[in-house]
Amino acid sequence: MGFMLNGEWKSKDYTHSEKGEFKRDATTFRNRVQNGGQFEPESDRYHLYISWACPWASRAVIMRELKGLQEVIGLSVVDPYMGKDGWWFSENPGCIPDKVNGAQLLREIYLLADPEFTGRVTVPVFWDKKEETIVNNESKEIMRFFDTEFNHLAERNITFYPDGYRQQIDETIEKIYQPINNGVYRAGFAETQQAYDEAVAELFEELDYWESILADQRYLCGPVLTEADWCMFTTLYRFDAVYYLHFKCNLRHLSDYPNLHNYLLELYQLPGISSVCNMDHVKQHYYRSHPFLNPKQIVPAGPELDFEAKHNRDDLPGGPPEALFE
Ligand SMILES: N[C@@H](CCC(=O)N[C@@H](CS)C(=O)NCC(=O)O)C(=O)O
Repeated sequence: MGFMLNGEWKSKDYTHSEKGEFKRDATTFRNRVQNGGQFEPESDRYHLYISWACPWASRAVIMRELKGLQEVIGLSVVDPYMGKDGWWFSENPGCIPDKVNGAQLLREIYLLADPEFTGRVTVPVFWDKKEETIVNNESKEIMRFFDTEFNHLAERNITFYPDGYRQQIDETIEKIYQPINNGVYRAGFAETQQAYDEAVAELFEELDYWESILADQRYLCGPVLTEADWCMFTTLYRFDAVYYLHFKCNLRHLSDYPNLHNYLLELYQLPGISSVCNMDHVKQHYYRSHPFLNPKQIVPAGPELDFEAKHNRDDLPGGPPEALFE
């Protein structure tokens, strides 16, 4: 693992507090896409760099798929194995090399944007071909741009940030971030027993909470499918295959939660979603890229998961927007 210091690649572990708690570094590029701004929503102007393995990057590529922006925004996919040079491009199955900048390593993209860049080299990256720079590398903001700023270019007339729900969506994304989305990492990358114990307790407390909410509510914010659900989805999808074992989030399997599990199946089975989920990349990445957790880098064979199994969520009021099926 490494990071850039004034444009130089240095080997560096993740950041931890004195108590051994994992601390995620702040995101570095935070420009906005907006009409009338420096970064106007335009066709064939932007490119998205992702990893199929990464739950954050998956938020962005899911929204690109749901909105029907595949012809408008290009895509590159890094190799699932993140070694000492960080993310890199390959011709391995499921990967899409960088045809825009011809980079071999993702960090080259960061250096093109800022030759003196200091920070972690993370996915997703939203690249502007016109200004030749990184617009933004914060997943929830990229997801929001795709959802709200590209409507005139999107194939589907659909939104996951509807009026009347916006405050609740923002609050829910915030509410699940520390205990769940980042919580699995806080458990997995904890450097002390206490830091791990606290992260795991918070994680399962929050999962228990949503399990009870989803008993009679179809989605996190009510009967309407929103961005908050997609933020939840990318963590739940990886839970039993990776977080349960590799990150020791093993009080319960996700599949032990009937409501969360059925909710996960429903979201996975919506049009286009399985095409942007790649469990092989997920497992290859996590089990091979953290030798401090899994020194022999052996990728476990299981668990056997059936994301196509029938779900029971149609019993509840609400449902996905009809435009999704057109
Ligand atoms: N704040 C970022 C976090 C992205 C992130 O941490 N991505 C991970 C992959 S799951 C990464 O690229 N890590 C590489 C590193 O930290 O060196 C977001 O939500 O977009």
